[in-house]
Amino acid sequence: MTLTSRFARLALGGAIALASLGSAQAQDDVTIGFIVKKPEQAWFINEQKAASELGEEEGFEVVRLAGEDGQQVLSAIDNLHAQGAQGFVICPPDVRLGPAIMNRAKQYDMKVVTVDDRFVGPDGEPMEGVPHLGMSGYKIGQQVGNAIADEMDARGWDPEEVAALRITNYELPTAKERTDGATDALLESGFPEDNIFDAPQQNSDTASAFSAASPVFAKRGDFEHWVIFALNEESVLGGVRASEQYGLDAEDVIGVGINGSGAAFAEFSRETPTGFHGTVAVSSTMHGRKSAENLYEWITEGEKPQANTVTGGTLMTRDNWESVREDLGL
Ligand code: FCA
Repeated sequence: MTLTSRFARLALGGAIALASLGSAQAQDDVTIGFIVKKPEQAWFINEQKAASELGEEEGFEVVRLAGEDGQQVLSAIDNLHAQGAQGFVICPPDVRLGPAIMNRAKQYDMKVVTVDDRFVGPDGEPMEGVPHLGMSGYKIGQQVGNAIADEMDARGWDPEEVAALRITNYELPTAKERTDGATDALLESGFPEDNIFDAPQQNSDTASAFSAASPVFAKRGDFEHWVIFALNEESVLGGVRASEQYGLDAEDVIGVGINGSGAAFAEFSRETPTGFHGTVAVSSTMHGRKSAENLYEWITEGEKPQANTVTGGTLMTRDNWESVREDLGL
């Protein structure tokens, strides 16, 4: 063997050894999953799409999957393993599934990051070991409360004569943070606590909010003016639809949501305004991109993302929705 070929062999051996060092992966064989609890909702469609776009740019594969209950999530993880995925981003259908999901992922040696809804451990605390990216729920909730108070002011409503429909989801910590933030901001603005009525929803969608809201309007027919808030705009829209069905006029209702996705755009695009006054928009594009990027870098560079990344929002109304949409890349 000549010296040069021996050198070439040694160099090649070294390169192979380097490539297999640690868990670093060659760029072109990375596959990640992106599992969401509500695949039909505009927020999640956009999030998954943004992750796929990043994958196309960076040269990795993104498998988009639905995980609407525990069973479906576990099958999605099996499916990802069969496709050779090294990890997944997930917005779980129930945050208490965290430990079961992590067990399955560990069996397959997959890395996991959560987006939007953070896993809760058996002790009821957030699972700190799983990197998370989500909204700063309380602050965004305060923005909702302030937007409602400002609009009440603009319409010249006397707070004593206004009822608040608070659509709650206390099983989901980010939902509680959001409605707590909105409640506190409203109370600070002088809203009477006794005029706040709860409508606990089973889920985070329009149908569950509609069912929760309807009986509240029926029971409190003595109020002419209503404000509505919830964890997201899909749920506020359920409340607004219930107010319409009950017979309230759009000018007697102020609903303010959270997300800034297709559901809100459709509402703002209607010719006649409805009781859906606004929404605090957060970039679902950024949530999808950034969570996928964090996971990709963890897989390829071995660098674990930070434990908790929080994002902020911007109030979007009929007047400015198109420009906010553009600014947030939605
Ligand atoms: C939760 C809600 C979604 C969205 C997301 C950021 O998952 O259900 O609508 O607000 O947080």
